[in-house]
Amino acid sequence: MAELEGLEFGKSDFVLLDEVNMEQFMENLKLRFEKARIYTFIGEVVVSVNPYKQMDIYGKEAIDAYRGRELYENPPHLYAVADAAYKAMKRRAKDTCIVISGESGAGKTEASKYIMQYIAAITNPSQRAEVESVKNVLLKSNCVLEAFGNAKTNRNDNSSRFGKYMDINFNFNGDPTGGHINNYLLEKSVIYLSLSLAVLSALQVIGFSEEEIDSIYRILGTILILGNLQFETDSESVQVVGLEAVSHIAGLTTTKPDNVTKSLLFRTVATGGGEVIEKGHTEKEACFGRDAFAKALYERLFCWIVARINAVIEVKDYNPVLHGKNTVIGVLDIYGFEIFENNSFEQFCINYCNEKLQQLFIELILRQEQDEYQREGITWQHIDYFNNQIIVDLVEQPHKGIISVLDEACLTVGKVTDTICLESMDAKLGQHPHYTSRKVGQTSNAGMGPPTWEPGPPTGEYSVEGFLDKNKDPLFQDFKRLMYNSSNPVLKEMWPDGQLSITEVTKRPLTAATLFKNSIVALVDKLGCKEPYYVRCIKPNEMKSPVLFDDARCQHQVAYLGLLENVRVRRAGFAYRQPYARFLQRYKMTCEYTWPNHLMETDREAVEAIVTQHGFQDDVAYGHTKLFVRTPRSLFTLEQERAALIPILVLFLQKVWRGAL
Ligand code: AD9
Ligand code: MG
Repeated sequence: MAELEGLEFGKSDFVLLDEVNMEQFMENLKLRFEKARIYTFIGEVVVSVNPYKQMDIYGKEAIDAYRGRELYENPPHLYAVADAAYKAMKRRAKDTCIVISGESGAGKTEASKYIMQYIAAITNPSQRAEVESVKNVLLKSNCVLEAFGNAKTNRNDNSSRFGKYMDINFNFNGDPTGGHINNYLLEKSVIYLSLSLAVLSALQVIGFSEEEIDSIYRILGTILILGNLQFETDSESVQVVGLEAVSHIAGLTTTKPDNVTKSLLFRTVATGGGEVIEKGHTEKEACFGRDAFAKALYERLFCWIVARINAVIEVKDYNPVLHGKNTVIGVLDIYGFEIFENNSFEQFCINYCNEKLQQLFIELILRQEQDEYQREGITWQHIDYFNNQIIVDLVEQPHKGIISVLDEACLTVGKVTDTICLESMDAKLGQHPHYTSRKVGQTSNAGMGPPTWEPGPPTGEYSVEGFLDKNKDPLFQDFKRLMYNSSNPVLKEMWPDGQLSITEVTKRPLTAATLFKNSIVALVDKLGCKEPYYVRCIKPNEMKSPVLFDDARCQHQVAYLGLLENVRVRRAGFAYRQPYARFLQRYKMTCEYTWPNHLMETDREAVEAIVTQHGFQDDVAYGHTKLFVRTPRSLFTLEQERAALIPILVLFLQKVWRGAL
């Protein structure tokens, strides 16, 4: 328990609060932020507040202080969690994962980088060349993904426009052998970007060929030109303004200018009678097609880069007999809950993703607790918590969940508007306790949700305007075919679906929401079989200020991250547990029967002596190998006593050394 900082910095673990309520929680959070203590534990969870200034807490000294130590031996830090995950992986051959969540600008990506750097720093002490090269590629891949996937937004100057889950594989030595990245691209906004030299060199280190790097430049160039390309309508038809743009695109993508023009101005459609015809765009449709094309180019480029990196970092030639068990630490840097004034499809997906992760959080934390109590032969006291499965079902249930209704509307032939879609949601979900909808002026809103956690985060309210369009694949097949027919093999590789003719294009393509749902379900399955560690990031203010603590904004985040609930769950069971030997080693000086050594048969008896002498026998339970302490206060008392004794002990020892005693 990290009470090593002194109480003027507040409680370093929220479970130490006198009472668990929002007021005390916020008071502690604020005090610590003001004292530049940006990390606070809730048991093994780290709550982090973005300091918006460089902190001198990540250097080599800090790494050495946390390496191989127990959580409570040092002040709260990302390194403590990273080390706990690493230790569990190495000592117990457990797959672990570190889930970092929080809203835009809360510090998730920075946290994930510090965690990666920590893991890189503590592994491969013998500096073996092949391990160093794996580490190098893992770290460099971050730089490339950031260059391609981050953008300046009004909420964050370096905002990730994608969620990222990275598995790092380790051999039995605990050294990295490879990894795998999954990306969760959401907002297909195009980032106009110029590749810096650092990114170029990172691409080369990772192993991108000259041809591949050249293709990346060509695609980025195409996206730029599309951004400036205009249409005009003359007497009969729609035209591209300025033909040099077209030939430029054809040159960059190694396609024929005529085909480029055709894809920009026409679409191929299959009629009901099976006939294939070409239909000219209106100017509006042409603009829509152009934008969808630019976005798709960017999206496919991004996914292709991730796939290329994965091919390089994939663990090769792994022989379990020779190399021992292959274990994994996963690091998830994903968008947290987003509730704005006006919420759309993207927020709906993000918040659904967070409901899934929150479910996993509750399930895993409780399951782990139960497993441990059972293993140690301790009776478990069940505590009630809100099971948000009902919210998850509301979104993803087959046939009647929101996604299903949305998909049905998207795939219905004929004119289905957002409002009609909302009406069919009302019909199917109107009775659901967590669903409401209402008409606001011209637009309609659906409210989904969560009184998920006490005292309850705000309900998410979404405007259905644009839901249908965003859920459909907006890209005309003609663009896919154009790219597939490029003589550039890299480009062709990115568009395998371009070989389908319009009649072959599947009648029920997977929608954006379904694809997203499938990827999140797969993610949750992946996380579910690992031992989880959590970093909960909080954004202190909207001004990127290192001194401002916006109470209302912070409280809002504490509420929807379910942090109070987290403290309660932690306190309802046994907040702390330690193996007998370790407990004894730390606290034996506080009891006359155990200092300097005990004469009892077992460590457990010696621990009982300490507990009884301090009078907190009602606050503990004895497991087979560990002591369980219900309230942190007991341990806190011991810690304080120990801290008070240490100077006396030091004096005593100095005297012994000097021969004074
Ligand atoms: V988004 O959902 O990708 O838009 P993140 O990833 O949560 O967001 P990010 O890690 O990018 O936020 O942090 C935003 C900015 O806060 C960084 O660019 C830093 O300037 C600042 N920051 C965050 N964490 C730290 C830190 N530990 N020390 C110093 C920090 N600055
Ligand atoms: Mg980020």
